[in-house]
Amino acid sequence: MGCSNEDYNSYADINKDGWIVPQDALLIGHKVYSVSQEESETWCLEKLNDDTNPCASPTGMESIENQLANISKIISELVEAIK
Ligand SMILES: [Ca+2]
Repeated sequence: MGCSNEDYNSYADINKDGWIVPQDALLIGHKVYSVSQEESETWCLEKLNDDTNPCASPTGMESIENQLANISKIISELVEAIK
């Protein structure tokens, strides 16, 4: 969902691109697998406290093509991390 959806919540929009998509959950998974527990906890707390709202900015949107490219990249890195 994007900024125009009334259920949009910027805290769930991990990469602050104006869209809440599976990519945001993958970012969390990727982080947790790729760094130490302490570092991932720190990172998660930072995300919980980050009140940046990309919907307040007109430049926060990304094209669907960019979204898919980013998702593809993250999945590849996640697969590498858990091998
Ligand atoms: Ca997002």
